Amino acid sequence: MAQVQCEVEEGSVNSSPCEATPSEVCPETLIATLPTREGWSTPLILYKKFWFRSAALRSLILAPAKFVPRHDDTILATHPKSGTTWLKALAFTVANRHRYTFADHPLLTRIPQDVVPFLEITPGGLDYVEKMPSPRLISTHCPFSVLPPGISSSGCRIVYLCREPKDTFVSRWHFERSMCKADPIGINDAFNLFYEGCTPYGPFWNHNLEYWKESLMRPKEVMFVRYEEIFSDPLKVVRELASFLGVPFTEDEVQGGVVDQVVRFCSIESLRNLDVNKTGGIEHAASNVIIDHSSFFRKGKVGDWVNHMGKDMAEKLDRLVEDKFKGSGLEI
Ligand code: PAP
Repeated sequence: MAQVQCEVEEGSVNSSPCEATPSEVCPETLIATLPTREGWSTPLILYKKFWFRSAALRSLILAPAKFVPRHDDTILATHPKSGTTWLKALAFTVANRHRYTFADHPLLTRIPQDVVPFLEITPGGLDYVEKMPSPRLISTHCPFSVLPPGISSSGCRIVYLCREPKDTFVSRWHFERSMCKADPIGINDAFNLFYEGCTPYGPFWNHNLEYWKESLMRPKEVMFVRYEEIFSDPLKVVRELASFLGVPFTEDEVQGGVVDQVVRFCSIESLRNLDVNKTGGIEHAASNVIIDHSSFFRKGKVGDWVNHMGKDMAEKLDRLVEDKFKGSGLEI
């Protein structure tokens, strides 16, 4: 297919040639017209009322033409820092439990972020996702309203994991600091951006609400899970997850302790001690920064916000969340 070469002004968001075909929207042309905001380790760009880093946005603009949803796809959707790594490990292990033993498991040598590729920020791009054999497990941080059209009508499953916003914020702040060690963002500046909804794939409240509403309308296709629920009763959630994915645990498996094994295998204590997760890193899609694998396994606790946020800051965020979620039925 012929590639469209876009003229991009110096200083605009990106200067690489665009991958769009003549019938597609050229991301560079579009991105150059959109509002941007500095503050985090890379600038964010406002598109369809959500903020994105440039690399992810480029993929998402191309996705409607390049990504064809399949009815047997499962999409693991999260707002960043909500437990994506955990969900990927659990869903991959549950879905592939008849294929691998715990002794020859891909997660012993590959980071969970890698075994379930992101729709919008996978090194091989959308072409890689397109070539994956069915049934595919794909992840995304993309808000529901910005997902490629056709996902809803394809009948594919979506598992959405959300997390208490104060913990999500603290996790985001730590992650940004690990990405930008030379000039780490202070907690007050980070909080102001988070509070205003200006975070990668934010505002977090609209991200949560869009998937929440979808899960109410289509509960058989959209499963809504909370990080805190997995934390407090992992066996129950993992069994529900398996049923939702169409691979329920048999009574023999339950009695034989397979669910417990999955939970232990995917626990932060076990994953963070694997060499692959202790060493090495992945190149961040929107910058030249290498993100240490270990930064995806920080504390993995509920309520760690209390060690970093003052009372005023915490109450301010709680009030915002109460206001944004009012009337939706969503409680986190
Ligand atoms: P991403 O948005 O960059 O994909 P994501 O995995 O969503 O990252 O978030 C990382 C958080 O999940 C970290 O939380 P913390 O900063 O509060 O500690 C990380 O510790 C936590 N996490 C990763 N793996 C697990 C796991 N197996 N169990 C529980 N929490 C986990």
